[in-house]
Order: sequence, then C-alpha cells, then structure tokens
Amino acid sequence: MISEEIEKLKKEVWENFEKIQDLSHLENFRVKYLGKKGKITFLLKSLKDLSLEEKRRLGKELNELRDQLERKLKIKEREILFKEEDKDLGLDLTLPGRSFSVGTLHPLSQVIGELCDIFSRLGFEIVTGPEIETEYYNFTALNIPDWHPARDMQATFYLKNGALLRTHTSPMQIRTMLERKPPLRIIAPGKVYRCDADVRHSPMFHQLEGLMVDKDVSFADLKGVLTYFAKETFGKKTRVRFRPSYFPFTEPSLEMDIECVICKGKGCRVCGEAGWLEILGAGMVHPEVFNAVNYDTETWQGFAFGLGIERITMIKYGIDDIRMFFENHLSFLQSFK
Ligand code: FA5
Repeated sequence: MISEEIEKLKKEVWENFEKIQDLSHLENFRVKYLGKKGKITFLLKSLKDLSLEEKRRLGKELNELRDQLERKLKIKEREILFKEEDKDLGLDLTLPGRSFSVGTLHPLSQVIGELCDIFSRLGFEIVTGPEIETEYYNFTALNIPDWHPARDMQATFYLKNGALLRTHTSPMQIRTMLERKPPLRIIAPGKVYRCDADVRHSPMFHQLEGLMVDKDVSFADLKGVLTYFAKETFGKKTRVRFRPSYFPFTEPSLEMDIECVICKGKGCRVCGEAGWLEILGAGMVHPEVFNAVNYDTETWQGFAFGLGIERITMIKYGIDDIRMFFENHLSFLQSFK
C-alpha cells in the first residue's frame, strides 16, 4: 500500500533530517529524498497507476512533504553556514558572555534632568541659548550698565570684540522675552563661566534660570514655586527660608536657603555653623528689564530665579569639593548609578 509507504517515508525523513551535521551530509540527504531518483520523487511517480481520487489525496500529501522539506533544508543550510563562519573566526558561542560595566549619566546631568522634570510639572518650558554672549545680553539689558559696580559681582572672562563667556544664565531672560510675547514660563539650564576657583567655586559651572511673566504674578507665586522645587528636590520635610538680597535685574530680590541637610539646622562644618545653606537668587523682574524688551510694565509682572546646579548636587549628595565633578574619577562617577 502506497499510503503506508508514505507514512514510513515521512518517519524516516524527519529522523534523518535531525541527524544532518554538515553541508555534505545535507547534500546527500537532499539527493536521497528530493533528487531525480530520490525516494519522494519515486513515490510521486508511482502514483500514476492509482485512481484519480487517490492520486489527488496522496499526491497532495507527498507534495506537502516535499515543500516542507525544501523549506527546512534551506533553514538548516543557513544554520550550518553560520556555525562554520563562527568556527573560522575562532568563536565559541557556547562560552558564557563577558560582563561589561554600563555607563551612567554624570551626576550634574542627572540633577539637571530632575530639575527640568520638577519645573515642567509646573508648566515651565525648557529653552537653551549661547554660552558666548555680548555685554548687552549678559549685563546691559539686565539693568547693569557699564559704569555699574554690579559688573564686578561676577568676575568675567572677556573674549575679543566685546564678546564674553556668559557669567550667568540670566541673559536667557532677555533672549526669550525678545523672541516671545507674554505670558511665558521658561527655565534655561546651561553652562556659565566666572574667573573663580576654590572648593566651592569652579571657573565653569551650571545654572538653571527660571522666568515667569503673566498678568497677576506675585511674590507669593515666586515663594510657592521655589518652595515646591526645594521640597521635591530635597524631601517633603525640608525647611526653607527667604532672605532679602540684591540683584540689579530684580526688585525686590531674595536669596533662598534650605535647612542644612547634613546637620538638620543644628550647625556643622558644611553650613559654616549656620544651620542653613544658600541655594539660589531670585526676585520680581525689574521694570528696567521689561523696558529693555518692550514689555508693558503696567500690564505684565514676573519673577525670575537662578540656581547653581553644582551647589544643589553637592548638598543633595553630601559632596564637599566642587572639583570632584570635573576630575572624572571613575569610582566617584560610578557611585551615581
Ligand atoms: C546669579 O548668577 C543671578 N543671575 C541669579 C538670579 C537669577 C537672581 C534671576 C535673580 C533672578 P549668583 O551670582 O548668586 O546669582 O549665582 C547663583 C548661584 O550660582 C549661586 O547661588 C551659587 O550656587 C552658584 N555659583 C556662583 N558662582 C559659582 C562658582 N564659581 N562655582 C559654582 N557655583 C557658583
């Protein structure tokens, strides 16, 4: 009976298929079953004497077996070829993989990301701008004319032709207000430069500027936003305090302190026995700044703030030397995974 022979053949084909190891073995197999004189071809030919109905049924079965076998042989051939290539390259794919250490974002980048998230939740949009600035954006438009003693508050790196490395991110207030119409709510993180270097000061450091302009923005809104930021960054129980200060581009101006995270307000070496750490400067936008960008001071009010990213990161992680951020010691950087 041909149907029994077909069943026997199927069993034999799949048993032998599993034993194929290399390309010559595979070729012999192909000839044995699919070649002109192969077993499947032979059985197909021997169907000619059967009834039409049997020819159809068994023919279909044998054709399916042949097609399936051809597909599987192609896959097997590719597998064997890949294995042989790996052997030529001296690879042993059965060996366990080598472990390698995964990199991590720099701690300052991590903190910038966290701060951007916090202020984004309050509807602030992130903007960026140039590190090489003109005196106009860095000082003059911020109500610091060239005779103003406040220019000495920030030791500046001057370049040729009146250009300079920006000493703070506050020029982004001017750039944004000149580009856009109020109301607006932006933050501008970025690098700034000052001729200044010790354990708490670096010639290049990062600030994050914030600016909100609207019709009814008050000092209470500024305090609310800054308190929210401090509690999100340092923990819900963190206490903050606001002290009067002076910046030419804000009036009134303030500085914000947080209770020292190391001694919890008792006084220690890190906070200079004060129990508090200053983290930012802020204030209500000065009318002269609004005049420089042609915003109507009768209609619009705003607040601005600028915080030092290194300072925040040092407090958050108890780091007492700002230079650690820039010396690229792997053990230091890996501790922020
Ligand atoms: C300013 O730069 C103002 N532009 C901030 C501001 C913005 C006030 C908007 C009002 C409105 P100040 O010079 O205080 O302010 O610097 C802000 C923060 O930058 C400081 O609190 C400190 O954390 C950080 N900072 C200043 N100098 C250095 C330095 N050399 N290295 C590292 N961080 C510094």
